[in-house]
Amino acid sequence: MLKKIHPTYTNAWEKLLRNYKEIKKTHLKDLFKDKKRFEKFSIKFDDMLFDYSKNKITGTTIELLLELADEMALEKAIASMFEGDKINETENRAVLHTALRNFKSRQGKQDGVDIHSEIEKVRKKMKIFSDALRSGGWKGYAGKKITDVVNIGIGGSDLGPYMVCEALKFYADGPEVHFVSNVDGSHLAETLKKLSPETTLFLIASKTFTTQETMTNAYSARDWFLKKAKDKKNVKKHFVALSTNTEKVVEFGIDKDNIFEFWDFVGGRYSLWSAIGLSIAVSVGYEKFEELLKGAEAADIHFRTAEHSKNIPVIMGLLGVWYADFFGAECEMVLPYDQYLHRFPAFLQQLSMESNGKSVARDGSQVTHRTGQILLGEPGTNGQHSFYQLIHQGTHMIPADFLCAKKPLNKMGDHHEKLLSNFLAQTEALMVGRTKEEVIAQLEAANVQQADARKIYPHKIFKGDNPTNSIIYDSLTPYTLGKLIALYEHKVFVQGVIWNIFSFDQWGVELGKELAGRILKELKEEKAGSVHDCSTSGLIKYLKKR
Ligand code: G6Q
Repeated sequence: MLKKIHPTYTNAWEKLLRNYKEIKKTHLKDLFKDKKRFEKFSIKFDDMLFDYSKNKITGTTIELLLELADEMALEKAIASMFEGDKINETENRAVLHTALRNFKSRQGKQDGVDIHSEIEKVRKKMKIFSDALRSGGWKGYAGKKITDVVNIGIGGSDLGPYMVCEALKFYADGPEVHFVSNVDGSHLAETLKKLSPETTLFLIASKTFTTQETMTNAYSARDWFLKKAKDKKNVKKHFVALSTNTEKVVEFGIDKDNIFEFWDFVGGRYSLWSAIGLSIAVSVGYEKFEELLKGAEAADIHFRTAEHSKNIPVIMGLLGVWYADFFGAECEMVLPYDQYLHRFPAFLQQLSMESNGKSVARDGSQVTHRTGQILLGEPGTNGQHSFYQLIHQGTHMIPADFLCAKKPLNKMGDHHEKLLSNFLAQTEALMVGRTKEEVIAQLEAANVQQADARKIYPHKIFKGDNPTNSIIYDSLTPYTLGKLIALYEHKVFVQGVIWNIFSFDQWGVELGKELAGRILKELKEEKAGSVHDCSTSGLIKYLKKR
């Protein structure tokens, strides 16, 4: 089991505090007097370059952060996860999403079950099914080929597969995939508007098969389907379940043969590698889905074997801790200069904030340090014309990851050069800033009257000194995407270990599930409940007068 100590009790923490006091006074651009910074603070991993030189760190900072990782027993924690220890203690579960993408060393049992043969069995089933759908071998009840697949799921059963299907759209050559998550009927209604029951298949993606939003959408989708297909027997050809709960799936009316199973050791937000990824295999083909898994496996091997000083997720995680706990940064950004990654920040929001949005330490005490940061992001260059203003000239320090591909998937004039020049210009500007002298010189060159210049110049100064990481990959292949996602998964893991919190439960999400059920009853019944505060009761009454 993992060592249970508070990070603030470590020797490294004290030393880091002293290091912070020195570094906070040094502007990032002054750290670049060291011409070797780029070489010192960048890591190459296959086709990927991780440059973290534009951070407020020196060699000593990194040494101390690594010392902190040692004192928090990171090495042991990594081994514990990969070996299947029940590190998700509050749910008494192992955390083995890495086993889903383990092609090289297939051993390991969970509660006496050989999980690798179970995983392989499901993968084989996914291949057969997705091949049949894509080739047209699988026909709908009316004998027609399936042209559209709708994934109905929410949270971990939506964000991962949706993000990946969008990221791999360039390779999509199967039936069109759609994603419905919101219980707001408009989401399903708008999706179904364009579809025909004869050629549509539904993947009901739910680990528990009890989630209110998913079950409501699933039943409404079934009603829509049966309105045309009439006979309940036809459901078999059009409804498939991705779930751990066979009993509930059968109760819904889905054929046992149409269940793609996964297990309790796969957390929702880590489940795109499991049967929950079936929509990905349908969209781009099973082989590309497997490439995605193999990319993640490469990242797992890197995480397990690379020295911590050359280990991308370890460094990423430690830098996050450095800014959150020492600089008090409340927010971090992920800014992909790659349109295909437009859902990546949304996916990472769940991964990071659901995992590390905790304030209770592993021993049940309240933490006294800062934990999970608020994660935001949008694809560049769109963000530049919107919220970058606050990063450049606001009062917050917002560490940001900039991501881009060396080679574009779609060659079009000089679009890619323009995209890259924005990527580089932004990371440079966030580091260097613009001084008063530079602003005045610029105004003089533009022949601005002295009186006007004096008035305007303070508004045109950029403090700079804002840290960024640059992550550059050759091009966005399924393999590279798998690597990228897994690197971030491990970054989040590293932070959970340092912060001494449990990253793999989500009791905050469970609360929402519980409360909505109670109020629903009151909304449907004649008498509004009086157990609420006057605001909630007032709102219930108001909403009932529809
Ligand atoms: C993820 C969370 C949560 C979960 C959804 C959907 O880690 O547990 O986002 O994925 O609540 O749950 P089901 O898959 O059980 O419907």
